[in-house]
Amino acid sequence: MAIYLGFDSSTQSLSAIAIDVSESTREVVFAHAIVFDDVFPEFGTRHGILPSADRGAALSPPALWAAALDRIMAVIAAEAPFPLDRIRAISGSAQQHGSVYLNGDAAHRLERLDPDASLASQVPPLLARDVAPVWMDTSTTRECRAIEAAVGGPAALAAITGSRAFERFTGPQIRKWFSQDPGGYARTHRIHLVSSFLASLLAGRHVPLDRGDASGMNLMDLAAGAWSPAALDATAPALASKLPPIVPSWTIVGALAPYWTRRYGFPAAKVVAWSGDNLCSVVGTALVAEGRLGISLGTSDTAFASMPACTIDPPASGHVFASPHSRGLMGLTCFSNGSLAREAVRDAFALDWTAFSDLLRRSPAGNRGCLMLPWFGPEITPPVARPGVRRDGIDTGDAAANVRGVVEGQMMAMALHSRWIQSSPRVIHATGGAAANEEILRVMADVFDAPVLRFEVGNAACLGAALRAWHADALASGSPVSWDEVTESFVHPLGAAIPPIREHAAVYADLRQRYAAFEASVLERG
Ligand code: ADP
Ligand code: XUL
Repeated sequence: MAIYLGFDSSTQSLSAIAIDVSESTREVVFAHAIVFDDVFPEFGTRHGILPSADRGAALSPPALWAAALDRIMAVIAAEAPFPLDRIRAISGSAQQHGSVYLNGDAAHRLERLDPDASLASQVPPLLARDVAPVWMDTSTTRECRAIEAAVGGPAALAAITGSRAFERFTGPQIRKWFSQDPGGYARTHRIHLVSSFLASLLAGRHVPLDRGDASGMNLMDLAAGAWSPAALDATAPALASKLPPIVPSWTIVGALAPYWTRRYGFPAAKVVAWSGDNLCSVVGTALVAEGRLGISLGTSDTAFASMPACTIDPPASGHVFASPHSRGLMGLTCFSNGSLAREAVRDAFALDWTAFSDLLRRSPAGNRGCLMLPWFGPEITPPVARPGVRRDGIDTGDAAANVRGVVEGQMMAMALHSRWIQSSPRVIHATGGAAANEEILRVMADVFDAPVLRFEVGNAACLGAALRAWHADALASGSPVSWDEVTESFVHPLGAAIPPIREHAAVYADLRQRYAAFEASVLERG
């Protein structure tokens, strides 16, 4: 009966998914993805990022995202196996933290998008700044310290906004833009996140920002769900007038603009507020109930979950975001030594993943009491600026001990540093490329002493966006559906749960404490 579209604008690509929801069917009926570098080489990006002489800067062209949106809408119009007028609502997910700077003409121009011209050609005249800093930007350390100092320190900023200042967060990026180009900042009338910028292109007007993505800016008062005057003052002058209003994530922010109707024949479907990718992944991996911990084993590893109450991560290396599905919150902690650390061990012993898994299977749980701190590169959690792997009892030439050491070290670090989000998860939902590896998931189950369910890797955020569109439309239409029903209809684990083994869990109950002490002593010694 009803089709809902979900998009995911990530660093490197734009994906779309269409779900069909009726009494008898609940299925994904269409999916498509566009890789920016491949399809739009004329923008000159590499992995979605522009070359830049500014050290640590990571900038992308907003016109590229618009080009991809235009193209994917054309593909849906031409190839989707359903009549377009069945589309009821659209939502999206986007890389978090990135910001787009629009000028005073943008409001007027957004309302008059010309269906005979490409969307990308109509974006530059909207902008006060032709590039957008994105989450990979690490160039704002000075701004982070200045903002923290102005509000009374990192803990004070975390208590207000849910995170201490992070280089990639939007507030520090705005402060840098203001100090680098005050004229450009003065010409800026509206600062959007990637999510609200793309939703504005769909709706043909400046749309509000959802509360979830707004909490990745170091600017929102998390408890109030409104801009924090103290954080805004610490960031840049007259900022309140340049930011969109904040709304709950399930808000209908507009309807598809005439541009899309005239150009491709889309109906004036509801546009539901877009959100950040990690927030949409909470929905796309069914973390909508308490007791579930999500672990994504990707390039970096992340642990995230819905939280009943606001607990700020004590050393403040994690983030608290407003939840995308309720009036509650979610916590997220990122570990930079994820797949790259596992690959470093794999490659050091010339293994492939099969041989890596064999060594893991054949070696004893607890690694005979030996430990590894897996800091192959700089680490976010705990903060380690100068990397170096630390071993306790592991011979550097022993392949099995190192394979087990890196995986156990990562899992114990995750268990230790995700306790503030979820102290003893009842079940773990695992995703990400390395979740394909069952032996790694067995160690996860044993270390956390919780069963592990594996979910499909690639599309959690995109699917989450489509599910949010369905949920918001049902709510707005007066026949709400529960999040359990929404997720149970579409989010299915791959295979049976991997249970913890009781004897192994007992070994780790002890080893986890030794790991924490080892980590603390190494950090103390610097
Ligand atoms: P990204 O964070 O870039 O989206 P993915 O979630 O796609 O990353 O995960 C990619 C990673 O998955 C690769 O870097 C690789 O190390 C890891 N990976 C893929 N297959 C396996 C496997 N069988 N065992 C362990 N790791 C794997
Ligand atoms: C989260 C973060 C990334 C981006 C990119 O804080 O910076 O996960 O959302 O996907």
